[in-house]
Amino acid sequence: MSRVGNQREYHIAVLGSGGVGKSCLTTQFVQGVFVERYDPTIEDSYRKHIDVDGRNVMLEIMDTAGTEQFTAMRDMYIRMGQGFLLVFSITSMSSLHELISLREEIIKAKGDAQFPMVLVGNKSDLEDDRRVTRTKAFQLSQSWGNIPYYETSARRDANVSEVAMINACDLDLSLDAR
Ligand SMILES: Nc1nc2c(ncn2[C@@H]2O[C@H](COP(=O)(O)OP(=O)(O)OP(=O)(O)O)[C@@H](O)[C@H]2O)c(=O)[nH]1
Ligand SMILES: [Mg+2]
Repeated sequence: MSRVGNQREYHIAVLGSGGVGKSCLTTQFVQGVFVERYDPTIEDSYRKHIDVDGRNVMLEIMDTAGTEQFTAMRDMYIRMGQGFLLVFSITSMSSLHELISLREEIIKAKGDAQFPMVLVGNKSDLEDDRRVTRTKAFQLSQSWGNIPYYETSARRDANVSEVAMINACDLDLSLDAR
């Protein structure tokens, strides 16, 4: 966290495999638009003012690369991140499995400190192509210390601002507690 005057600034990193919808979630949240075309991310970050408990907070959202050839920056984003959105697609079981090692990387980089995380199952509009049941994902979120699990659709703007706000509020509480 950094403070400029009274304003807090929180860094949230969006992590997950290539193509799960990290950039679409980010642009839906920040700009209110859905991007149809898939353009693999190298690195991007966005800033947005939000209100947390009556306080003006600047969110810096770091949209990371999921595709192998661009993941070199990921270590840095993990180090800078204070809150994490761990994103998979409900249409891909392997995208859920990849989060297991990503979460381990976060824990290793951060020591044993508890950093706020949300497990996000994106593409909930593609119910017919679902490969990951809610139960399976929910069980994983429970085994990770009961972190929140949400299903989102960047396409339909379902639960998108909710996951960002929940992560920011958890972050707010955890920083106050330190
Ligand atoms: N149906 C549907 N498609 C989505 C959704 N979110 C993203 N997509 C599509 O999935 C593709 C990949 O989305 P991106 O947001 O670019 O994926 P990413 O996770 O940022 O991928 P990398 O940057 O390579 O890591 C795009 O074609 C999107 O239009 C969603 O909620 N529903
Ligand atoms: Mg991307």
